[in-house]
Amino acid sequence: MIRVADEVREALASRGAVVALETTLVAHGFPPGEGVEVGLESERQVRAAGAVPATVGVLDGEVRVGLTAEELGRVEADARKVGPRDLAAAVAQGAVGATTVGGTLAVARAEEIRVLATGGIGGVHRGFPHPPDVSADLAQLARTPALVVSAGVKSLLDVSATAELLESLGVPVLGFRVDTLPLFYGAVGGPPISARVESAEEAARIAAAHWQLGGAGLLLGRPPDEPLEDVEPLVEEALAAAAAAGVSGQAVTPYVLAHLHRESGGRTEAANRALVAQNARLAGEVAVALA
Ligand code: PSU
Ligand code: MN
Repeated sequence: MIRVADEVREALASRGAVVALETTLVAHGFPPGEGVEVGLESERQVRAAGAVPATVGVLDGEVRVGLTAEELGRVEADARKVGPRDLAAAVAQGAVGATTVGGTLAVARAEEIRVLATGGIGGVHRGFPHPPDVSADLAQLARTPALVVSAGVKSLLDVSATAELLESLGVPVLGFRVDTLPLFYGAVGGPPISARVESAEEAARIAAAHWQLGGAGLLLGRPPDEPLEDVEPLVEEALAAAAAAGVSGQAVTPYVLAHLHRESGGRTEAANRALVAQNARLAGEVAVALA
């Protein structure tokens, strides 16, 4: 059911550096047609760090770990958003599936891939418990021995509630040269992290120790190099528009991101692109340090 590309299989067999990359942001995080370039740039950044990219998606009734550029191009805006619970149905029904962080972690767990990169992980959506919308990213992170590099939690969420839940789930939250969890577009003002690290090597040492102690997932928050600190009013506007349009569940994030990208005149899109690539680079460095 899972087909691992030759290059990824060989790297894993020789205990080399591998970074899993998700595809929901490719299909649903950017305007139609533009996500593929973001995915390819993430792969280039992982390679530049000396690691092998393992981009995950569902195609032709199989989970694919490591996609060709052509295969990545098939993960378009009409792809199913595939979280951990959706993998089986997407495979059995032959759907094109774009895996979320949670869905990608489930595959990483099966293939023993230890590092994953994304833009921002999912978490507790605002307004909890009406509805009680908590991303499956968190539950999957709690059970998968992998380190996820992100710019923190997506800013459209309730970031402090998410940080509390990560603590409850026993997920270490590391800050890359910062003392607070980055806020996706913004770098400052987030909740405190559980430990600060100064280098990819230090993050890798903590991850290895955590796994030796029987722990599972860790989050490594890396603030964007060029943060946007003024996006919150636009986020609130986007969330209100989503509520007014009756958008809920899985559809909220893509709707809100599209609203932000449009209303910011492309500023949030450029920032999102840049931070995804920066996270992929750091993830590659952590994977190399672990290997
Ligand atoms: N980071 C981005 N853009 C995205 C996401 C992350 O820069 O679109 C996606 C990830 O795939 C993450 C998902 O797993 O958002 C979470 O969605 P939800 O909250 O609906 O579970
Ligand atoms: Mn949800």
